[in-house]
Order: sequence, then structure tokens, then C-alpha cells
Amino acid sequence: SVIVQNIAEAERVGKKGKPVKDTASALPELMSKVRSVVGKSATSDLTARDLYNALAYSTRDGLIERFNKTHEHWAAKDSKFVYYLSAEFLMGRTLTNAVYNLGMEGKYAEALRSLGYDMETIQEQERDASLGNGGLGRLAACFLDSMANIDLPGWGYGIRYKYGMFKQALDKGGYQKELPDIWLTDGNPWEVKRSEIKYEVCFGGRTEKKTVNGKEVSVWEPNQRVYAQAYDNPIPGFQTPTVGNLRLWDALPVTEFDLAAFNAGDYDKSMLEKEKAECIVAVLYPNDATPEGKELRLKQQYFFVAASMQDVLTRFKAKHGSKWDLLPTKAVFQMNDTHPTIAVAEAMRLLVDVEGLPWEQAWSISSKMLNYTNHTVMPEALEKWPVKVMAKMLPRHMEIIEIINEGWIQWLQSNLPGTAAEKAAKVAAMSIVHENQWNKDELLVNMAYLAVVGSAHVNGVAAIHSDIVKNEIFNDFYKIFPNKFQNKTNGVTPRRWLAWCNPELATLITKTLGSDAWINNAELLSGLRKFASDKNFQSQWRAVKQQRKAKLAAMIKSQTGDDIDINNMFDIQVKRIHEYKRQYMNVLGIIWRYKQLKKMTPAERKASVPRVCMIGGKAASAYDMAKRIIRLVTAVGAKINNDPDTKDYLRLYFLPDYNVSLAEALIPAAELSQHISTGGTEASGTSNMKFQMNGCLIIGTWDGANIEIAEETGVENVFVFGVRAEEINQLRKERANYKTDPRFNEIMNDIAGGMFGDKEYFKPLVDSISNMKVGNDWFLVANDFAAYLDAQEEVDKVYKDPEEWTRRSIMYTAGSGKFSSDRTIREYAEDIWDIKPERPLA
Ligand code: C3B
Repeated sequence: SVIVQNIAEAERVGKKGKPVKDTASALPELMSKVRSVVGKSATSDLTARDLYNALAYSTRDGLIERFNKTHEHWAAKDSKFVYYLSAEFLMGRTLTNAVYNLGMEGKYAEALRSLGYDMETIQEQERDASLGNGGLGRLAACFLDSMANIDLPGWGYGIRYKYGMFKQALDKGGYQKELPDIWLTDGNPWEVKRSEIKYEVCFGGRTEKKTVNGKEVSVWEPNQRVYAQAYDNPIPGFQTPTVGNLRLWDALPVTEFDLAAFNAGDYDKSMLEKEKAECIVAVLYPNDATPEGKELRLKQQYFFVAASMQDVLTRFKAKHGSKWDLLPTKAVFQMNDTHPTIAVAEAMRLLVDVEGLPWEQAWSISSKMLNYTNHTVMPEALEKWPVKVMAKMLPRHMEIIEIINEGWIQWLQSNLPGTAAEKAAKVAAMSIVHENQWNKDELLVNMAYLAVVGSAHVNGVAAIHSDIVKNEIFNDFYKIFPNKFQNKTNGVTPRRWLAWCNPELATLITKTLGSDAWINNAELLSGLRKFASDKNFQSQWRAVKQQRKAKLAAMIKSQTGDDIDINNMFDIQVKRIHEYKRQYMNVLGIIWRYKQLKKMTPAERKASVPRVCMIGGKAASAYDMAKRIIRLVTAVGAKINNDPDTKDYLRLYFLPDYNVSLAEALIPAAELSQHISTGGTEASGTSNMKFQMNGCLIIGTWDGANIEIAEETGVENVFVFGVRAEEINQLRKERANYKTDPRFNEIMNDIAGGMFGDKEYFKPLVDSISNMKVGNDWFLVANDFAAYLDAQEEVDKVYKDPEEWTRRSIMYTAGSGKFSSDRTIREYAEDIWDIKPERPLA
């Protein structure tokens, strides 16, 4: 068959679509690792897991060699570095990416074949490194890939969580069940423990005023100390010798074991310190937007920021002694959202308290080297810490923040225009420490404001989002510092998200463009535009999509037992479950489609466009509405997938445990993907870019990066609908008068009436959008529903014309060059970091 042929071809020429040069088998090398690492000798009893370990340790050797060369080179050049501070890095699997980036696929494939295995089976042995919630964490991972890829001196810094993002399962009733992600149990071949690199990080206690050298200083006397222990995770670029680094911190007790307590028979106490330290890095907070467990979360944030900054300052001092004014020319930090913004206070503490610099000099250094990226407009995700919590956990930092705030307020008072009353109002609105609007007795530290005041640059993550950052969220600040604010539209790595996850399409693209140069220069994908209407090319393009649909259908069959027709449209929405992302609206649309099918004659049904709809994503453990939405998906799926009248024309599957690896299987198979957030709510989105790269059409709102994707693809090729960002404030005010579409009302009645069972459980969901009063339906599902159905009708119409559909699909991939994270990182490097690529010698 064509499928088998294409797979064989992909294997023969290598996944980059280029003949594999080095096909010498790596068998001797692998067997050596089997002996030294796995501890076996014969080939006969080797499991896939054994081979995974052998392969991983062999690949790691290559990574470490290049890592050392890269870092020796950067050290010799004394290059300026960027440090990407992020509470999340959603890395996914490492093996395939490393093997392909290092160009070693040929020799390993050969060796595995001779043992009766293939790369795909071996790769599946690896657990995802899920140290992130969603888009923000995966963006950080794509950024590291691109930094290495363009030889940019830089590291990521984060936390080595013992348990990453929870695993999502569905229980028998179709509800989300959260299971711990025990990812480190079988060891992690991709990290290198740096035993010699550890720093003390302190918490709690109090400060005391003391006189030192005739100066009054504030001395922090903490009551908890732990060590931060460094683990390095090498990050390879592609077709470059550069291997960058992600340094993750584990927490260790200062005293590992209390022998005296043990000997006295107090076994619990003997281990207490160890447990208290380990608790800090135990779990990634499974929240996308709703911070809970406040104290521990702040502790985590400070823990990794303090360790990372000490690490950078230690290296700086080893080279430049106390020439602190040079620091911003050697190191810049990018703070990924508000999570690491305690860095503003920590930089001041290290420079003033530890290094003894005068406040003004320290501030001038610190505010040159820190930068802040905002990733969301959701107020609940712009962190605000109660002053009480901050003062208890980080008393010295609370003092420092107060000093920063006093200086800031003074500055405002002498520089703001207007009357005294006007000034006072502005000062109150811009103060870093302010009253809690819901509880006047509580004071809060606004971490975003701290970051804006303490940073050289502030950016949003898509053009529309950066406008909202400037004109709404931080408008007062923008008016004062217009030059501080920038846009850096997100991007994704074309290695993982096209070349490696979709080798079938990559092979075709390389063959068509005559070179694989697009992998590192994604703008070259625009060369596909001239083939968009070529019938022969279109049929090859379609064949690739069919292959990937077949692969996904097989996966769904193995999970559900259901047969799926790969001639049906594959319609996918995958992302964290959130009301603003409106998976709910997607389900309502599916219900409407189902109701229409039910009314049709068999002949009419045959003439319809059959779809397989898939929805996947995790709901934060405390996000009740999101969990109800998941249950609605499973309930609707259970009904329509089993209805003999309609099951050949419409299916709905909830795909559990959406993660990086699942995305790599879904995205290449998708024909339509949904990015339907309320206008003005999705900062950017990044899966939209991945789907676009893989030739998947988009139905979406005029929101986030959808807008730029549409501009690059041709707006006429995208199914755009819905209210615009600039309308939503007004519409929200008018909720009570809104007259909902009769189709919408009908569906609300169906759900409320128990058409899908569980009607009590769905009641809050129905009430949240159907009972029109001010404050309800905050995300304007009712407003957009009719337009959404119209857009879906247009989708069906175009799908009936395979040539037009394929033409558009090609135009998507051709227009995706801008959304390579290589481009994004170049822009950060030039406009914010002022860092030049520096390639080590091969
Ligand atoms: C996400 C936003 O929701 C996305 O729109 C955006 O594309 C990505 O960040 C990357 O910029 N985001 C997230 O995943 N978690 C947050 N806490 C805030 C934003």
C-alpha cells in the first residue's frame, strides 16, 4: 500500500527526508551500554526498556561531549548569557529529539533493526518530562530548543519536581481522575547531577537592625535552610555542535539525617529535615490559573530563583571579581510570567546585603538585567501575595519590596502630572503593595507590578496581547515608560513539531523544496505556496495526512475498541480545559450537529460531512467547572458514539492525559483544529502554530496568535468567527438584555432535561451560561454560538471540495515560517537581551 511504501521510504531516507549518511550500525556501542548500564550481556533477554536505557546512555555520551565543548567555548569567549527563569519546562520525551538533533538516527535504526526493534517502540519506553501545566511551560521548552539551535549562549533555570503534572485518567463514570506523575522512579538518563554545585536557600525567621561599619543594616535571621542541588539537562541544537542547558534544582536538607534522634528512638524526627526539604520540590502545582497552597508555591518560586541567582553571581565573581557594573553586560534574566518575579527582590538582597553595594548602584544593575514576559490577561493568574505570607516566609524580601515601593511612589509623586487628588489616585492604582479589593483588611504584593517596575523590558506574547498589555493591564505604566513595552509573538520549534513528529510530511516537504534547510530556516516553507494548487502535489499531501489519520485511528481503536473511518474529518481541540477556551461551545456545536443528523433521512446523512471530533486536556484539580465540562464531553460522546443512526457520521472522543507525546501523535493527523477562545482572552496560543505547521485548518476567533496565523496563511483560508476583543467589555455589560439564539436555548434545555444523563451535575454548567444576567456567561458563549455554527457550516462546505481543502492545508504549512521559535528567540536576543549567537567549533 501507499502507506507502507511511504513509511519504508521515510525510514530509508531518514526522518529528515535526507538520505542517511552514517548507516554504520551502532550495535557494538549499544551492546557496550547494555553491559555497563543495564547490567545484562546476552541479546536474547533484552527488553524494550533495556534497549531504551542503552540507547539513552549512548546518546547522552554524545550530548555531554558537545555540552562540554560548547560551554568551554562560551566560557573562553566570556559570552553574555540569557537565563530563562521559569517555574515550568514541559519537555516531553528527550530520546528521539536528541537522536535526530544529533543526526544519529541512521546508525541507531540499523542497530535496533538487527535486534528486532524499531525506534518508535523504543521511544515509547520513555516517560514524558511533564514539568509544566500547558502553553507557558511548553513555550519555555521550545525556547531552549531554539536557543541551542541558533547558538545563543543561554540556560533555562527551573525546578526538578519529583512529581510533575498529574496523569489524567477517566473513571468509570467519565469523570476526571488525577493520578501522581511518578516520572523519576526508573531513573532519568538525561540529567547530570552536579554534586559540587549546591547553594543554601533560606526561609522564614525575622530581620534585625544592626550597625555594621557605622551603617545601619537589616540582617536576616532565617529559621529554615535547605540546599539547592543542581541537575543539568543538556539541550541539543540541530545541525550545530551547540548543546545548551536546562539547570533544574532539587532540594536537599542541610543535615541529611539526625543520628542522635534516631539513636534515641525518635525515627520520625531523624528524617524530619529531609522530608521538609523534599516537600519544597515535591509537586508541580496543577493550576493553570488559580493559585492555591499559597505558601508552598511561594516557597518553590523563591527556592529556584535564589539558587539560580546565586549560581549566576558566583560564576560572575569567579571571572570578574567585584566589578558589579559589568554584570548586566554578562547576564540577563527573562522572567517567565509572574512566578519568578521575586527575583527583583532577591537581586537587590544579593547585591546590597551580601555583596555590600549601595542601594542605588544595585538597583541600576538589577533593573538593567531583569526582564518580564506576561502570558495572560486572566486576573487570577497575575499573582498577588498577601503581605502577611511574604513577611512570614521572606521577611527581608518584604522589607526590600517596601523600599522599592517607597522609591517608586516618591518617583511617581514627583513625576506624575495633574492635581494632588489625581496624583493620589494614580499612585494608589500603581502601588506595588496595595489593598486587596475583596478584603480591605488585607495588603497584597502585586508581583506583576513589581516585575514591571524592576525590569528593563516587558513583553506580551502575540501582537493583540501586547496591545492589551499596553492599553489595559499595565496602561498606567505604559504611559510612563512606553519604551519598556514590546511584543514578542510566540513560536514553536519546527524540529519537534514538524520534522520529528511528522516525518511523513517532512519527507514530502524536503523532496518538494529540494532541501531540508527549512528545518532550521522555517521561512523557506513559503516555497510550498507555489505547489498549493498542483493536483499531483495535492494528492501526495493528502496521502500523508491519510497515513497519519490511520495511525491515530489505530491508537483510538486500541484504547476504545472503536473503528474509525479515516475518510471522516478529524476535528481536534486540545488544550487545558478552561471556560475562556470554550471547549463547552465546541460540545454544544457537536450536540447541534447530532440533533440535525437525527432528523435527517438516511440519504441526507450520507450526503453530510462525517466527522470524528476529539477533545483533550486536563482540568486543574480545583477547577470545578472545567471538570464538569470534561464530563459533558464524555457523556455526549457516550450517547452519540453508540447511536446506530449517527455513529457513522459523528463521533466524539475525550482523549485522556493530553501531554506532549500525545500532541505529537494528534497534531499530524488533524484536519481541523479549534482555537475558539473569547476574543481578547487567549494571550497567544501555541498549539494553533503546531497545527498550522502540520497543514491543519483552523476554526478560530480573532484572538491571540490566531490573528497573525490568519495573516500569514491568508485570512480567506481560515474559518474566523465571533466577537472581537474590543467588543467584549460592552457585551459583558449588556448580558441581561441579550436574546439568545433559539438553537442555543434548545440545547440548554436538552442538557438540563437530561438528554445526556447526569442532569444535576450539569446544572451549574447550564446555569453558568444560560441564565442571562450581568456577570453570567462571562466568556460570551451565547453571543458567539450562532456565528460558530455558521463557521462550522462553512467548514463542511469546504471539506466537500478536497482540492480546495488541500490547497488551504498546504497554504497553512507554507505560512507557518513566522511561527518558528527560532524567529522568536532571535527577536528576544536582538531587542531585549542584546546577545549574539556564538557557535563552538565542531
Ligand atoms: C499560556 C497562555 O494561556 C497562552 O495563550 C500562551 O500561548 C502561553 O502561555 C505561552 O505564552 N499561559 C499558561 O500556559 N499558563 C499561565 N499561567 C499563563 C499563560
